[in-house]
Amino acid sequence: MKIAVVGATGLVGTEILKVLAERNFPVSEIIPVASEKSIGKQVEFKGKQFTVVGYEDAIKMKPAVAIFSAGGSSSLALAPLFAAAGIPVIDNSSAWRMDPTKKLIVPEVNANTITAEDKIIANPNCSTIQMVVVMKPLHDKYKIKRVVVSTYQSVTGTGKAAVDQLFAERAGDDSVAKVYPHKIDLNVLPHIDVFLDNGYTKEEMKMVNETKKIMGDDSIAVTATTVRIPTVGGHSEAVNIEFENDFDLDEVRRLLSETEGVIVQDDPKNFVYPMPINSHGKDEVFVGRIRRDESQKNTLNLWVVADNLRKGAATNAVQIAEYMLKANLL
Ligand code: 11C
Repeated sequence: MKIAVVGATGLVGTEILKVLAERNFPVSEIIPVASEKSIGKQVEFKGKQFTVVGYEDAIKMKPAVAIFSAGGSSSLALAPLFAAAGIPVIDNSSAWRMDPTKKLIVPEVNANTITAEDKIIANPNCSTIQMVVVMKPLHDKYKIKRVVVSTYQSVTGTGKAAVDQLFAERAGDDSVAKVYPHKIDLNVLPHIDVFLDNGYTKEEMKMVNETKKIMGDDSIAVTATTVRIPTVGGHSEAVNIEFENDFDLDEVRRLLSETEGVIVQDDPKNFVYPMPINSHGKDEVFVGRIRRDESQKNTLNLWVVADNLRKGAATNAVQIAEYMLKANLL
């Protein structure tokens, strides 16, 4: 089938093409869509070249689905045009996530809520996705009351210019355009996305609000501190979860190791725990440092790592398309 990738030349767009190829999604033709300045460029998919087109041409080519990673304002403007032409949109931006008429999907958690009426489906924020994949089996078993999360996020979440800033700083080149308000190499910024009136950042509030929506449970309390660190392989999260009911640590390990898309790496004596350098390019969510919070009852500490461009963006979007294909929704 024909697949449109809107924002095909960006970091996430490039990853979407890789994931479609690796997972052997049944693609007959890629329709790469990008802004004016990239139209006419070539994009490679499985050894073949495809020419970047504008959105109007893409709609005329009637793709079976359009996977968007073009930023919020492009999504707001263009996704409804694809949807009106009967082309389902899977959108990576934050534009539609909290719209009550749109589904916010992590396949392992809530793909079964997608129906034929859903023409614009939202892909959650990367830091939320990896956390809810791990939360779901634990919530089903022990019922989560409250989550306290601190993140350690890769510069790839900001985009190519941020990766360029990091490596230019490392090479001692100060002439590079600055994406962050401070140096990022050899530094840590407690600041992701814009600050809001309540003192939190938008990234932190995404983790609070998107988690409730995906899990379908407004009673789950979440508080987040999101932090940018000078790494590129993926996002890491220290997650503290308080449950309604008590748990057994071995059972927690078993539940997580039986969860689709989760890999348990938890052998600290042998220095085995998830790290972004190992999650880079992988589709799974890695969890380790599984231990009881001894300061409070029914509370667990976890360390969760995933490639934010993969499970946090491209892989999750392609998995939504795979689900829709299987459910005859494409
Ligand atoms: C970051 N989580 O790491 C962001 C990137 O809402 O889709 C993704 C922003 C979003 O900076």
